[in-house]
Amino acid sequence: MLKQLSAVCFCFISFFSTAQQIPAVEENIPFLVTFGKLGDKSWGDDDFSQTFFFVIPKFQVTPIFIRIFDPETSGSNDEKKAEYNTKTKFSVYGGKSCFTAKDVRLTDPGGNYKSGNMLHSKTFGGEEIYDEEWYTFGPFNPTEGEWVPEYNGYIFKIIAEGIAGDDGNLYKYFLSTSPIENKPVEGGNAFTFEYTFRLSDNQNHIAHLYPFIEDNVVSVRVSNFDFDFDGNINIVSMVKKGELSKASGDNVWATSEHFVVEKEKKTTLDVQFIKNKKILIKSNNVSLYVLNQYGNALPIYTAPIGGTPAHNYKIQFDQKKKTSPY
Ligand SMILES: [Ca+2]
Ligand SMILES: [Ca+2]
Ligand SMILES: [Ca+2]
Repeated sequence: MLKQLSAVCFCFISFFSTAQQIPAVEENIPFLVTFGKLGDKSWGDDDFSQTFFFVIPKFQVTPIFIRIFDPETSGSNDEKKAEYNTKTKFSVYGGKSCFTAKDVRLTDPGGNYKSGNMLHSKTFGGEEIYDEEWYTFGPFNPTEGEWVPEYNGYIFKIIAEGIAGDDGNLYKYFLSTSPIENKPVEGGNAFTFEYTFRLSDNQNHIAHLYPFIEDNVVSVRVSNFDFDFDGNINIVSMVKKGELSKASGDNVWATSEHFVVEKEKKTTLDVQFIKNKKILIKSNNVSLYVLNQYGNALPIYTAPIGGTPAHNYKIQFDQKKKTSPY
């Protein structure tokens, strides 16, 4: 019994640990992508800007660090168009309104989306020293973030802006308690309102994105950009084993509406990008956002709130099995 229990705990901890790499290991997404502002949208980035939020639970009292893997655009990982000329500016924000300003939920950068206090900013071009290396922002005292009671914690924001050039910068983040290695913040999480990322070239890999269905949601509009008809986009929930969302072609958005039932409220959707098994579409970058019936974007978490639908479905099923008299 004890052995079983410790196995369960270990799964839980290891899940949240690996979820602090952004994208999380479980998402099966190799990189985030932001192009320089002169980029060709048909290469998969609709707005040359990407915002992420980090949640630091209130019991975290020692400083935190936001680390970026491969912040430059050159050498390995990145997507070249003619010569590399891209510059990406990464800026970390904290303080009042860094998360609660309403413009941060816009799916296109605009208005006061850079709200809060800028705590640190650095622009990367093609510097070789950062190729395949980690660059560390911080230390930040957790209280330098914005206190948000609903999260029982502090929130920081990072904005990646493609301020020059036309190449694609591929990169990852890690929310860490150490400046020199990746040590997860216990109970930490990360989310965005629009996710722009690279799909794996492995056709057997399914990418998973986890939007959270808040209590007031009765329907969602799922929008994706530049999927190049690379297979199916499938939505799995606590009650849906699969419902296809409209998939986009080259350089266009596709949107479909999906109704939310009572049991799906306050749970996570699993939006799966299932690649075409016949034709390999390489280096495919895509964007995704999900709006509720009021047109407000839902947060997409790297560590799914309440676990994945597949996991919960199994628990539900097991419980039913146990309690059913038949
Ligand atoms: Ca690189
Ligand atoms: Ca890069
Ligand atoms: Ca694409």
